[in-house]
Amino acid sequence: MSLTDKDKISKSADAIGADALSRMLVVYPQTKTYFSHWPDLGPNSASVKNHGKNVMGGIALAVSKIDDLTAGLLELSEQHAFQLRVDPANFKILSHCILVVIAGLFPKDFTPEAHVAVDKFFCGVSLALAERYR
Ligand code: HNI
Repeated sequence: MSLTDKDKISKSADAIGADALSRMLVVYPQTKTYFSHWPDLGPNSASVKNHGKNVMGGIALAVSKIDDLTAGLLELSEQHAFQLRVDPANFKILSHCILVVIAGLFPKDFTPEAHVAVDKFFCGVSLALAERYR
């Protein structure tokens, strides 16, 4: 992906995060169990917007640590494994939702080459987030 694609994504990061998270909660309702402490899981809720922002902060961190995702995401992995106890299969699910949202927002830029690059990146992110589970 070119730098301009990266800039486009980072400019819309908060909206992408909120959209992807809402999609995950609707399309894969089993993921709702992790957020049962939120007052509202709806697409426009403050919790979804806020957490969408957090997740995309994690993605921005991953971009900055792209040459060593395992080390760069170790703390987040630790947190998801031991405090949040998120089944790591869900990382792929959320990654897929983020990819779908990006494709929908930027259909012209989302060429097969961009698709493969984004997919490869998210595979790396999911693997790195799963690091501390074993
Ligand atoms: Ni995740 C908290 C990043 C996938 C459930 N998550 C965070 C935080 C970041 C983050 C950043 C905030 C940490 C902090 O407060 O210090 N999460 C990411 C990233 C991905 C991801 C980059 C993958 C793309 N998280 C998931 C998935 C689930 C998940 C797939 C569950 C289905 N995360 C959580 C929960 C919290 C969380 C639960 C705590 C949120 C809260 O409000 O209590």
